[in-house]
Order: sequence, then C-alpha cells, then structure tokens
Amino acid sequence: MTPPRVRIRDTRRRLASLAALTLVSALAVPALSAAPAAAATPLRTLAAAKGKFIGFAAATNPLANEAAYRTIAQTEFNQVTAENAMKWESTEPSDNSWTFSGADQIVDFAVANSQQVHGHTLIWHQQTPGWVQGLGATAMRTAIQDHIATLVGRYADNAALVSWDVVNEVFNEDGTFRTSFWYNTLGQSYIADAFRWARAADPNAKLCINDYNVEGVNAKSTAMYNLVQSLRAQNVPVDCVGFQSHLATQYGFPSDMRQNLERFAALGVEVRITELDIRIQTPRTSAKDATQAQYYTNAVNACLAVPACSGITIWGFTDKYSWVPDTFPSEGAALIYDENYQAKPAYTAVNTAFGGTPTTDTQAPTTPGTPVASGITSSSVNLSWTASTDNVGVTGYDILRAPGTSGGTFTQVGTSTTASFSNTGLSANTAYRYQVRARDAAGNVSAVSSAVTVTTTTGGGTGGGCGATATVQTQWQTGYVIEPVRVTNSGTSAISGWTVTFTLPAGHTVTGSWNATLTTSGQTVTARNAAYNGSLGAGASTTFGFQVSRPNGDTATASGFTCATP
Ligand code: G2I
Repeated sequence: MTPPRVRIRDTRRRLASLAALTLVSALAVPALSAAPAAAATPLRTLAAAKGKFIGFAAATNPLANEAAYRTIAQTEFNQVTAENAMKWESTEPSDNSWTFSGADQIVDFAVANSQQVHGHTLIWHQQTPGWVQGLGATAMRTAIQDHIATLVGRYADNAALVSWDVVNEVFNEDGTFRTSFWYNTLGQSYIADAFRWARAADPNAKLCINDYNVEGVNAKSTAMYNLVQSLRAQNVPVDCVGFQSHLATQYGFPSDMRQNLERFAALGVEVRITELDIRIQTPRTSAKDATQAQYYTNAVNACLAVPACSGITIWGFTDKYSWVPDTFPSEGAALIYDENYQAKPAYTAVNTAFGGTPTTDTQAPTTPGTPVASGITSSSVNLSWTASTDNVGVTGYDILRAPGTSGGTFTQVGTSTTASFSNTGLSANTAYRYQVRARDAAGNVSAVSSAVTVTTTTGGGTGGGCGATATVQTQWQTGYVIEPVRVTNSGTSAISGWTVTFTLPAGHTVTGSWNATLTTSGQTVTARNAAYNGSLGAGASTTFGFQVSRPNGDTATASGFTCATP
C-alpha cells in the first residue's frame, strides 16, 4: 500500500460540517429485517489493522444531503472512489471547460475523514463526451494529454489522492482489445501514452489498469496479465491492477481469485479489488443473503491472503444507491447495507473476515415514550419523546405519521438521531397522528410508541397565525388588570377566530374579563374570541382584557401569552 504522502499544499475549501439534521423522506418499511450485525468494530479499524484499506464508491448527492449516508461513509471506510464525479463527462464536459465541484466534494470529504482517494477514471469508453469521441488521432492525443495533466495535476499535491485508474475496461471478454473510439482512432498506443502522461502529472500516485470479469484466471485476465507484463517491460509506469469484482451469486464465485491476484502480484504490481458488489436475483431471502455474505467473505479473504493486495473498494455501500438494478432488471441488493442503511449479513461477513467479532445482539430497544407535540403552526409541529434504552445503544428513531384522528396507515416520514423531531410541510387546520420507534446499533427495532394526535392551526396564508402581547394597565396589593391583550393576525390572509393561552401564578384567580371568553384549567387560562372580534384581516388586530386577584403582597402577574388560530 502506498504510504500516505505528507505534504498538503492544496487548501481547498472543506465541506461545511453539516449539523446532524433529521431527515424527512418517505421511506418504505423494510421488507426483510436486517441482520443483527453491528455493535461492531468499524470496518476501517479492522482493515487498517490488517494493513488494508476498505473503501466505498461515493455518490455526490447523498454525500451532500443524507446524514445517514455520511455517518456510515465516515465511520466504516478509510478509502473512497468517486462513483461518477471524476469521470471525463463530469469533469470536462466540453473542451477545456472544467467542473470540479463533485470531485472536490469527494476529496474534501476524504481529507476531513482521513480517507485515501482513488481517482476513477481517466480513459474509459463510457461517460466520455461526444466532443472527444469524434476527434482525429492528433487532436485526440492532445485531448487525452490535456485532460490527464489538468485532472491528475489538480490533486497531485493532495496527500489523500493516492492512485488513479488510468485506463478502464480496455479488453473484450475473449482478451482482444475492445474496439472503442480510443482504440479505433489510436490503436493500443493510447494505453502507454495515458500512463506516461499520468506519471508526468503526478509522479507519486499509483497508476492502475482496471477491468471487470478478470477476477479469476480466464482469457480476459490473461490478456490483462500479458499487457501489464509487456507495458512494464517497456518501462510504462503501470503500478497497479484493479479487479472490479462486480459479481453475481447466480454465476458462482471465482474460486481462483486468490491465485489470479497472486500471479499479477508476481509481476511486481499492487493489486486491489476496486468495485466489489455481489448482486442477487431480487427479492432478497435469507438464503440468498447467506450466499451473498459467503461471497463477500471469499473476496475479503482473497485480498487478505495476498500481501500485494492493498484493499477493497465496495461499489457503494447501501442498496439505496446502486447501479445494479438500473442495468440488470430484477437483480440488485448487491451491497452490504440495505436501502434503509441497516447492515445486512454481507456486512457481518466483511466485518468478520477482517477479524471483527460483531455481536449478534437480538434485544430490541425499549419502546419510546408517546411523542409530545409543541410549537404547532399551520405547517409544522415539534415532537419530543422519552428516549428508549438498549443494551448495545440506540442509534436513532423512525418517525411514523398517519392522517386524521383515526384510521389511515402509519408511514415513515423521517428519522432522528435524537429523541425529538420537527415535521414540516404539513397542511393547515389538519389532524395527524404520530408514533415513533427506536433502532439499535445491531439493527433491532423497538415496538412503536402510542400515538399523539396533532391538529395544525388554521394559519393565515404564508407565515400564518396570530400573536398576542399583554400590558399590565394597573395593579394593587391584591390584584391587577391586564389591558390590552392585543391579538394581531400575523398572516397574509384573514382568520376567523383566535385562542390566546397564558399562565397564572399560583394563587391568582381571574375575577372578570371583557371582549373574550376565559376558561381556567389549573394555572392555564384559555381566552377565546367573542362573536364580534374573531374575524381579523391580514395584519389587523383586536384587544381584550381581564382582572385578577392575587395573594396580598404577591407582585407576580400572568405570563406566557401565546396565540393560535382559530
Ligand atoms: O457500471 C458499473 C461500473 C463498471 N466499472 C466502471 C464504473 O465506473 C461503473 O460505474 C457505473 C456507476 O456506478 C453508475 O452510476 O458507471 C455507470 C455509467 O456507465 C454509472 O451510471 C450512470 C448512469 O448511466 C447515468 O444515467 C447517470 O446520469 O450514472 C450517472 C450519474 O448518476
């Protein structure tokens, strides 16, 4: 493995550290319960102890937007490959017009989390823009050289970026060269040129050739072997060979993977598993999960058995984002976490193969308390609840919502890592019921809590609602008058009624009121509009007042005035 280079001259912006915001999205309830897998030493800790990296292919969108994705990405992995963001169409969509945002985002994330980056990919027949494909030989050569010099050069001084896929998928299955536009225009010369230009742009990066269906000994991997041997004999700087390892359980595991890695290692190159995923024919079953887990074990063991194998990159990590179903209809579930970020048996397999002893905890967290609603507006509500407890630790909560005061179906509207949640985007003057359930570090799920019913306020259009301010008009030893309590429609459309609540100190009693109807429950007083002052246009206000008696010498007055509509 490349020792990390120590100089970091490049001080590009870092990802702003995003607060652990709760996520609001409609998630399906998992069809198959996740394996009791975690409460485990993270994969990166285990792999590092074996001198290997364990990485993932990063998709820019969830990396920017999903806390659950980021948490696993930084906790479990010490290596990252850009799934798409460093490809030619992403970085140089038109000639000499560059977009580095996605590539920088991933490199910055890696730097912030002490992860090494593998650059993917410089020369590939896919995801290369049309303007390149149509070039003649001389112009194409120049375009390749410029592309490599600029892209590789950008990260050459960044210690995190340790390696590049220089050429990708140059072979057909029978071991002949793929007749791509590269090959058809330049012959095989483009391969050696690309490596030399990459070396010139970053003398320290490990330079790799990468392909799929080369995991076992076969015609294609033998062609790869011969090419690497011949290039190195010509002093072409090929340092490393990447074995993508897009495997499928229905085709069997390449049982000679270790032997194949070893023959390449004997050429003096680093080898790495670059794009591991193991797809099944969906839907998942326990039996298919078990086969998949065994294949993951086999792949990790193959790398562990070969000292020249620097590590393993999984092509993603959650089934929520995987290229497989788009390409192979009715296949998928190829990764080690399910689409709800729950660890699968495949995770347990990888963890165990790297020497971990993940617990097999099956104890569910205690049921969370019934949610308590506060801060209800016409479009949002804050929920909080008594936290669950768990033997291996609660990792978060699912928030479920059903429409109305009864009936309907509870569906998940978000997750929270704390015992509170803010649900926004609700309809005004509408009832909802909320329940929560807890998850633990091993993927166990608690029973759902009892439901709380919430009715949003009527609102007044954008920023709807009302406000109340109270003034003490006069007071004496044993009482006081609050006048006016001014009620204002703070929205942008009319309201047809209002309710002001406030709190009386202990021992205080309302003795009279005007322009509103007051009812008292304990220390809480509720003032409803009178028949003649409930309707308020946008921005309009009205007032009411009341008188209170209090214990002799008590100087406190009523407080905590809030207004709701209606
Ligand atoms: O095809 C699987 C992998 C085979 N080896 C090379 C890898 O680079 C390749 O990765 C996949 C990505 O996982 C996909 O995400 O490469 C595909 C392109 O051939 C990527 O798919 C593309 C879609 O085809 C586009 O429609 C989409 O806009 O991803 C793009 C970005 O999401």
